[in-house]
Amino acid sequence: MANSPILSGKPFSEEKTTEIAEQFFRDGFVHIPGVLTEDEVTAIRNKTDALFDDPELADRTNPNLADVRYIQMGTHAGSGEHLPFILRNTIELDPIFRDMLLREPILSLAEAIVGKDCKFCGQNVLRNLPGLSISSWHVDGSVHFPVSDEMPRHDPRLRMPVMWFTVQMALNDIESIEEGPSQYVRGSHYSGRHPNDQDNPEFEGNKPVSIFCKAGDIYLQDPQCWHRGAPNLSGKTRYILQSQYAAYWAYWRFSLCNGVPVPEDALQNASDRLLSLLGRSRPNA
Ligand SMILES: O=C(O)CCC(=O)C(=O)O
Repeated sequence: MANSPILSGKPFSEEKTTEIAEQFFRDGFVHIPGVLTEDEVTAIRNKTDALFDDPELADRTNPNLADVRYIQMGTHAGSGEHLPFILRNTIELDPIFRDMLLREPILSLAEAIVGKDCKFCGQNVLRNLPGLSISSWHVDGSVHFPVSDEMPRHDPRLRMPVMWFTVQMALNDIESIEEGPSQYVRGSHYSGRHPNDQDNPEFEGNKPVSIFCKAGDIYLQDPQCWHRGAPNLSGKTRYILQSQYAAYWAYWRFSLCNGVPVPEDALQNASDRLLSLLGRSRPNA
């Protein structure tokens, strides 16, 4: 990463990597202080602000991407005003974001969690202006392994499979509840359910834990662990870079296997049902 503001970094020792991964598998999240330098977080924050300020990017779309827009708007909790919130498809926008995917000890932690030869599966920057947050308790996407009504939870002797996960990287200090820290309910990835209460979620006596952190800290998030960003009630903007990594098998099955080319004229004349099944858009539509 010559000439990049992002350092190469170094993996943690094997022992420390295993300890962090074990805590992650048990709790569904883990906080690791002091990973990125001040220069790195400043460079990523400045790049993020410059991209949010780019009027061309605000209007840019790409129908072939999971996130069609590059800048996702959010709704201010008080005024209802629509404001720029999430920067998407970042690896297309600047090398700084691609370099962050390789930054150690992050990549080696990703491999310890989802396996060797893991694959990129998303990167965003959350820029929580005051009043903006993802404040509903949720799991990401669906509940991957739902239990039946009769089952209290998944068996604790299991290690819940992790097909993909998010590395959250704080780009500013988040030291009070008003500043909108991420919050997690420990162990809730074993519930096999959506969060049980929007006001007071609780799993086996575990109540929400806030990640109070300094710029440069990272924390790892199992998408099945109940989580949210607490409302940003402060006057400060909060910045979180999120990188997502997936297991190789999931990439092979869900990405490579459906990438078989189909001739352009066949796509042009295909039924909507076939296009939807293949996950393609009609050329020039
Ligand atoms: O703001 C946060 O930390 C929460 C992010 C979140 O809920 C998500 O990425 O799914």
